[in-house]
Amino acid sequence: MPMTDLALRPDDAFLVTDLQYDFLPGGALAVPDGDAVIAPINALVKRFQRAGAHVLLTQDWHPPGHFSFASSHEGKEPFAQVEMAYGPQILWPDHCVQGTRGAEIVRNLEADCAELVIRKGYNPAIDSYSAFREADHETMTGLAGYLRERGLRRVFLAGLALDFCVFWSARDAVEAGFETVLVTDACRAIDMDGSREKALADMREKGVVFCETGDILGNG
Ligand code: VGL
Ligand code: ZN
Repeated sequence: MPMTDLALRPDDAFLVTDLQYDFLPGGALAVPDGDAVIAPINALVKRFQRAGAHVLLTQDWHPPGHFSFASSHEGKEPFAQVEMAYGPQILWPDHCVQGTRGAEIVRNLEADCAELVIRKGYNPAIDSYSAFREADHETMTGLAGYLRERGLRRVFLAGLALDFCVFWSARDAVEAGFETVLVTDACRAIDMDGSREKALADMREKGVVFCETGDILGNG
């Protein structure tokens, strides 16, 4: 049990990351065991709602031919790395193409109460793992402003993928000054070349609090 008081408050936000068919087993960029996060997230959503806290979703949302797709780079295979003007970029299989079934938020996510769906990665030339900031490290999505303007101060994160979108959102949440809590068992990782362990170590070092679903459900 972490030292932080995990009793939910009305100024808490639960950011459910990229629960989309392409990230589930059988999808274009399947995260191993990705569907295992749905049940704990559904339980957490109910608890956030009961506490008068807030549920927000993210949706990876790429136009066809997005620059992060290997298919947009002659002779490149998925999971290769290239240099972009803004830094290194991993090339992915085509995934979460706007308007396709793979980009849909999974139907068995029970989150009708979600107040905001933040779409990211829609700029054809810039990827965006983080829900706060695009991969150029400059273009803000407006999420920090939304949270601040609504008086929300603490951000809980869960979803897919732990070592990419969840990780970059957690880093940016801390940097933007929010208390940031990662619900570790409600995430799954892609895990390329130790990226899962690296992401966890980096988040720990940055001050992200780690907890498990049971720590929240067993608390009020
Ligand atoms: C993601 C790679 C590419 C994620 C999105 O949701 O973690 N990863 N696009
Ligand atoms: Zn993507």
